Amino acid sequence: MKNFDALNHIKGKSLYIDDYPLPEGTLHAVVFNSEIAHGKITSLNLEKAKAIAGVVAIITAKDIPGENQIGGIIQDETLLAESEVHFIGEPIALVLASSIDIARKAARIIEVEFVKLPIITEPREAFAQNSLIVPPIIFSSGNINDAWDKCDVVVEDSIDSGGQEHLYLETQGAISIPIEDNKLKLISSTQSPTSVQKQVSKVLGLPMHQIEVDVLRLGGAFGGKEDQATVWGVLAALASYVTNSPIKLVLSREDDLRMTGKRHPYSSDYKIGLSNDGKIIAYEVTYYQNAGAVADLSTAVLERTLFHATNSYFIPNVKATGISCKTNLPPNTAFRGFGGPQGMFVIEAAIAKASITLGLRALEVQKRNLLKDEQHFYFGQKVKNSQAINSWNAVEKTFDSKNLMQEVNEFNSKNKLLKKGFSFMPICFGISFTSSFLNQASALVHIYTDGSVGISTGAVEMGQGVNVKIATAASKTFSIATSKIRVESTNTTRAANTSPTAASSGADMNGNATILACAKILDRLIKFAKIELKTNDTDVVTIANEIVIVNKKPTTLTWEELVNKAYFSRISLSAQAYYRTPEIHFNRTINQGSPFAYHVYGTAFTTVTLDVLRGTYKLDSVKIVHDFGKSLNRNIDIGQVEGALVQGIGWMTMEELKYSSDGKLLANALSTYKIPDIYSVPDKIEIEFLDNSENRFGPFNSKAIGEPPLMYGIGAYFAILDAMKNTKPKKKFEVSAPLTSEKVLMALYD
Ligand code: LUZ
Ligand code: MOS
Repeated sequence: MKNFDALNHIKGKSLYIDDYPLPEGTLHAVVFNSEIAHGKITSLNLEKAKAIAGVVAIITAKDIPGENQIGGIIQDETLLAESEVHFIGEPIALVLASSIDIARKAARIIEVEFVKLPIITEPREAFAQNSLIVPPIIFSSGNINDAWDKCDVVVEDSIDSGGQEHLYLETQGAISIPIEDNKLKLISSTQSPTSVQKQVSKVLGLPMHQIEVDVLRLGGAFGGKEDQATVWGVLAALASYVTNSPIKLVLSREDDLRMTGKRHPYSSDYKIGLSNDGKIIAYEVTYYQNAGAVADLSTAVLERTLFHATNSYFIPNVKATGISCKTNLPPNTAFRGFGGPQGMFVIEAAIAKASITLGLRALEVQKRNLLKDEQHFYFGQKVKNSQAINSWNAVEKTFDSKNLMQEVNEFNSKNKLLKKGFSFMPICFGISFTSSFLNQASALVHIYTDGSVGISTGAVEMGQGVNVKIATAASKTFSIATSKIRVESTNTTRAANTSPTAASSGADMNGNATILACAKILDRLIKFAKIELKTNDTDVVTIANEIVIVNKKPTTLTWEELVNKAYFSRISLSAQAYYRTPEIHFNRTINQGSPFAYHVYGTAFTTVTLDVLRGTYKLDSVKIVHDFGKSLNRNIDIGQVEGALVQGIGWMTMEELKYSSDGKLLANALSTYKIPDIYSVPDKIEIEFLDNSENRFGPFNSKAIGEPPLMYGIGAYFAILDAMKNTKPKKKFEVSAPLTSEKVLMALYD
């Protein structure tokens, strides 16, 4: 089945926030924000701006009827700055005008004066000044202090990885419509409608039932709208409340790049100890996370880094310390992988470095330590159905990687100005929100009297195809065509208290809730069919392809007739169901437990050609064996792997967020922030499905797909590094991610 959004997308007919027809009298909002990274506001003069014709109001913190607070995990984030600003782009006031142009013009002439305060942009500097979001978080297992003596080789180093701009095609935005009597309806481009509802309720001092949030679809999110869509929704709602007008607030690309947080840059120290034959005995790592100016989701992101510190490897003695450092950058936030990629990058860097000391190839060390069933992750979870070795072996077999490596060697022996390199990148990603309470979902299913079906869940469609998967789950449960099924917008009045569509778990949890709700109605329909067809108690009645079946024989009773007759017999054609992921738990006092329902595995083999004179490189191929479980939709899943891979490659190789020493984003446009384009994707991407992986936690044995494949992109970094080593075998390279062509060139020639 194709993604039913595809046709409207390519015709430009799909609705996004900016496309909604606006109610009469809608005001347009522009956010006036801080131009300095840290300082006290000494004066704010709105008079000139207010005097412009068409300006209706300018809202500041003083206009907030409830709390000026939108912090999710930690209450440290004001909606509008009061006396102090902490990052460039921090909202100070909201200009409302009859047109967007007038609002922009007015925002430009607001007069503000600051007294500048010292700023911090680097996480280690923040740590030195004890500027932390929370105290350090430590996960450990075994006995790290005793373990070093048992190692033949111990290697220590530091490694950095950069941030990443989400660059969703649809910028952040919301529309707020006053309904009546302080009731507001919001249309929001958010992964988390409930978060928007909750924060609007807090800021306006209204009960949550007064706020309805509706989400039709997002033009991409990648984590950037898990928490950071909220502020724009709340600002629009506040403006509606103050002016009693509909409000449209959609960020320009420039404002979005400037004001919103990104993937967290990390600076990490590691120490790894191994036996001579490549067995990893001990691993100690400290992550300095650049959180930005407020907590946002940083602590949860940092925890996921700790959960993925050892990637796909079993290591008996581990100590991992996560330090969330408060700096004067926009608050960094969720980004596909949610800290996992940052952790996995460091262990791969450690293995790459240690392998050189050991005189082994990285792949020998990697392969030697892959996770096996019955071993434990270092935070206590037992390894079950590990596909680490299976997927690695499948890469060797399916793609004949030995031969490919041979080709690389032959190429290198014949070429001086071009050198090839390769890498293996195994991945292992935990599925479930690490905050266990978030692992719950619900579905509301209606069958209409004509047999068509409408489904509402908490899942937000953001281009990832979750709606198709939910429709597929319902279609399989009822045995009706997917064309009979519509997955409705995500709406807080139809699905309450929803978790964000995040952590790759949207299709799993909302799909399972949908199956449960459909099963409830199906049960009623089958009971009714038995009466209607006057069957015996022992007869087996089912529905297959929209026909009622008795003892494997089709009857003349169709789905439509059954549904219609059931209605006239007063059988309820609606059901709501609730799903909670079973068996997960984590104890934060001892930092041990089983937080994940399961893990997704896979292995990528990447080859690259380096232009030795220029430092430029071309990814020749990435060959992946991925553990999809029993895919609910192979086209969508392949699309997710390809997109995630390329996004991961972008993070690791070319996307470089530069800030000036005064905290200003320099890479603030697509001319200076380079993301992968059609010319920089690998020449060849091959994706194989790993057979026979079961998963009782996913709808119809499917597995989550959104985030795990991003980490195949880490392989590009190590393939490039390998090509550099093949160019100058004796040289020690001090490099970091992103491994841009400039960095490669500088490292090759000092
Ligand atoms: N969001 C969250 C996430 O709140 N908790 C998580 O564990 C998570 N993991 C991945 C992506 N988003
Ligand atoms: Mo996400 S990083 O699953 O919002």
